[in-house]
Amino acid sequence: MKKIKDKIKSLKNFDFKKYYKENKLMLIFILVSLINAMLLRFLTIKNYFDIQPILCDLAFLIIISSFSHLIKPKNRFKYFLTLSILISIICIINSMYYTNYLSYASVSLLATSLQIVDVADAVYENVMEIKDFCYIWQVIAIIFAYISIKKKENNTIQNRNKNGFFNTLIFGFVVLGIFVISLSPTDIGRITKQWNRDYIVSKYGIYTYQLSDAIFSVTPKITSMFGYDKNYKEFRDYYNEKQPSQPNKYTNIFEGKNVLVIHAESIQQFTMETSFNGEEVTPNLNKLASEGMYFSNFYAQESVGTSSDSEFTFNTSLLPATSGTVAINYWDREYLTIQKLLKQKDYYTFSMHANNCTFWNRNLLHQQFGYDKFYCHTNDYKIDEDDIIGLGLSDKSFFEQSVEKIQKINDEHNNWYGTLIMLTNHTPFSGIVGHTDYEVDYKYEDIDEETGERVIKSAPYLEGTVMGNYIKSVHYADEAIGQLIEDMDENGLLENTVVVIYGDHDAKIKKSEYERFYNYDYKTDSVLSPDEPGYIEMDDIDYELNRKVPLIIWTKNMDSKYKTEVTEVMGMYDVLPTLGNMLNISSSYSLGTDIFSTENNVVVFPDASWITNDIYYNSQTNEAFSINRKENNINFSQSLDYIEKINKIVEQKIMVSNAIEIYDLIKQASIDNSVKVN
Ligand code: GP9
Ligand code: MN
Repeated sequence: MKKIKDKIKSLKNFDFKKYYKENKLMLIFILVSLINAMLLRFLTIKNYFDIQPILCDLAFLIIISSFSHLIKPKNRFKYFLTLSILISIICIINSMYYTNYLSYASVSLLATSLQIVDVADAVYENVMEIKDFCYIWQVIAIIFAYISIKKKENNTIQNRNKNGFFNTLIFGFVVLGIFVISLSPTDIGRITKQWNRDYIVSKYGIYTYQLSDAIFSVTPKITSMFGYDKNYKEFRDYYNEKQPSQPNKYTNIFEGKNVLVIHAESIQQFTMETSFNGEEVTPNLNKLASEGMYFSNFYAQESVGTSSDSEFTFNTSLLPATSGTVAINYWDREYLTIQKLLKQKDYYTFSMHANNCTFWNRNLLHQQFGYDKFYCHTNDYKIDEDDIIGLGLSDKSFFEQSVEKIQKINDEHNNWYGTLIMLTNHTPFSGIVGHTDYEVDYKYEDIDEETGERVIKSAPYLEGTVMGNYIKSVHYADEAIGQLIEDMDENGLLENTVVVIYGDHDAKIKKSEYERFYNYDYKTDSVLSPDEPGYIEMDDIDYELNRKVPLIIWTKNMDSKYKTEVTEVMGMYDVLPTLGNMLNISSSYSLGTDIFSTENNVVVFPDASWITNDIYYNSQTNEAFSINRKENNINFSQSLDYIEKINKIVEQKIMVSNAIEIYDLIKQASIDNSVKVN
């Protein structure tokens, strides 16, 4: 305590002039590194003078500079020169990477991206630009600064300076503290997920991004060095014991058909059961559901990898990674996917998405899935300013442009499998305002006080709320899907095509938004309170159960014997086995099951919670609930054994999935199998 007090006292008498004189080189290093980081942001994301990244860069630079005090003064120049070279290289690589991929470089991707840049492309397509090298000035500046300081001054201090180290370090942490206070929970969440690299750099600056990226990239590599044998054994045991799925009336019904998958961003199932003033939110989805197979009790099973997790689980029947995300940390492992299975049947496979090609690492992830081509962003789409809603190109324009491409693909290939990834209905949903006429007010009949006539009045209800904007946005997405189906039909593209639509995850709308949605009283324009009659409560469990998303499998003129609404609980990992059975493909590494051959299905969530037709088990609280608990409370004392049994199955599936992702076991198994065959 006394030591700290003394330290604070000594700070009061701190001699700034002396500090400046003794640390000129260090201060110049901090300044030039700060300028280089700003320059990089300026030339890439056009983030000019935002204070947050400047603060974070500054804290980082002060902290690494503080260590120079522990080095003998005659060697300090070497320290700052090495750091300057390193910093210039980081800036140059990131600048080049941004020029080519519109994103920042990641240690985990570097080796592969260097391979991907074809040498020929490098020469002809300007992989490097002059501006990418401007950061080198830092090295020159440090050398000049050193020479001029040396000429002018004869520094007498020749020892390491512990005091200087502590003072500088403390100052670095003070700046860091100020920066941390300015962060929002989203900012903190994003650095742990690491996928939105533009966002991280715009908040944390390039240095902290690169450091965190290096840590997150190396961690899975280190993890995968341990526990290999145990995991490989679990993996083999699991698949050896797994029973093959039994044929059913859906077996091979779509063999030889093209497949159009629509990845419907953030569409939740409850919107299909919702109307405003007599108008359905999703008339097109409802129509398709009634004409095809509609899975109305379907969960997405995503983790922090949201969209990318759902794509992964849909195409592999595996679960998202427990730590990190497959798209970022384990994208380069071998997976058995729908794309690869259909390619064995000569299908051409493609994906289309109007957002940045590197978002969720899709430029690499989609290759790994086995897509022949990924049509994305400005490479393949015309993105006019007028056509932008929310995050990017509107779904309607995206679909319109995609149909032209599909037409061409259809002309050139006998069979194809394509995924269209929607974008407009992405949080925060406010971008939709002004792009749809759909109203989320409450219209009612009333007597006009002056004339005594019946009139239609309107109460605001959800207008202007997040839920209201979400509903409007879903309505827009539904219209876009309706238009796409029409366009495809007009172009004769539906004659031999199965359309599969899935909501990729819930909209993550706060529980409080549902309060108004369920309990609005138009007469008083207010929300009922819990003690008022008619109040509908949504507790945490209701919220979880409500995270369902739609799954629809549809063909034009579907034979009525196949039309159905499946109310059995089902998860994203059941899609490959279920759809695969219809297309005559199957994966020996699936974790899900064909819903038409399964009784008592279990949907496993990445955090080890699970759902059956009757029970929802929450692994965080270790509690189980009856799905219909409000009417029907099951006796859990009798079900404990059952819950324990399911918990074991769930843990095993999560373990096997992680083992495949971390240790690349599908690849290993195929090597081992080929050795055995030979
Ligand atoms: C962006 C889109 C959104 O390209 O797929 O991803 P999300 O934020 O939903 O994971
Ligand atoms: Mn998504």
